Amino acid sequence: MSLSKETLMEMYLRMNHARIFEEKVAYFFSRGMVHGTTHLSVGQEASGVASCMALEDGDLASLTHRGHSQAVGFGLDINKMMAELLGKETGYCKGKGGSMHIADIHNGNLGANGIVGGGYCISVGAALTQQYQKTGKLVLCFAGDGSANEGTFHEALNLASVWKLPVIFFIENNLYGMSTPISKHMNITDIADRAKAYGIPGIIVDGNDPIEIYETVSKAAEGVRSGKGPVLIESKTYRWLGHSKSDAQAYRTKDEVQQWKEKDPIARLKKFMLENKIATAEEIEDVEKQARTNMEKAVEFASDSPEPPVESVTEDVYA
Ligand SMILES: Cc1ncc(C[n+]2csc(CCOP(=O)(O)OP(=O)(O)O)c2C)c(N)n1
Ligand SMILES: [Mg+2]
Repeated sequence: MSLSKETLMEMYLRMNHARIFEEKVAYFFSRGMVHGTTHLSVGQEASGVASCMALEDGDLASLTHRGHSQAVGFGLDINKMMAELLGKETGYCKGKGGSMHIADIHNGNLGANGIVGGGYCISVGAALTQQYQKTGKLVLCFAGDGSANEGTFHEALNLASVWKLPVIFFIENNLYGMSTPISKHMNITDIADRAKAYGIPGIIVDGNDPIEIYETVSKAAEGVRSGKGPVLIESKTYRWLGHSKSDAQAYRTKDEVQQWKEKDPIARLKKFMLENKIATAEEIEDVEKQARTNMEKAVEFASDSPEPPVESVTEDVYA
């Protein structure tokens, strides 16, 4: 196991941040304080966080519409994320973008995306830039199972493969695209199988095991960085909550949800650290407490921030 205690504790902190961030967002949404919609990734924290933590400084990532865990994993500022969700001027998009537009382009975060499958093309373009400019950096492209049926998936994988671009396609297979189970939207069980058609490696990981994810992405990144071309990683995971904020979830059973809750990625990392005597129960509790305090501060920061001025309504808008 190549992970240091410091990395594991930081991973645990970020996974807790992601969970608590979304609990707050769900609450604010129910009070009418979050506009537009939002897609929560509770249950998928290992996928979003551990994969990003395996990146190096200067690497890039494109996120999905279900991007909060991915953004927290990438190291975005939870204060600015919370401000964005609450429509405040101090948010990542000055409060005008919301959940599906959290981005920090100057620091390599190419942004969440409301267009399912849109991130594939953005990532391939960004990967071409890295190759052309010989930066030695790579792009982590997040996507969902449903998006793997979009034309962009096939076009992007093909071009990235042919040009040996430095990109890791990281597909979060949470078994559903909205209300449609994977068995009804593709005739295969493993999306990783599709990699073969493009002559690139396709690897499956347990998407609720942060250590397996970290190690797999790190190893894949070595090859990608050395010019061997792209890799597809399929992360098998599950979202505990509805697709978006209006979902009666009639398409799945409570038993199924419960079974996945028992595979809680946060509890799993905690158990791992305790059983392997990496950290004491007290040290772990301190991190949990730190995460709650940090989130209270983020809420305070966002609440105290001003709304964007009316005069700025046409700024940063392209027409
Ligand atoms: C191009 C496009 N088509 C349809 C939609 C509507 N839509 C939003 S999320 C979603 C399902 C995406 O499923 P998946 O890729 O598995 O991601 P998940 O929501 O499960 O994270 C759809 C169809 C969209 N936003 N963009
Ligand atoms: Mg899905």
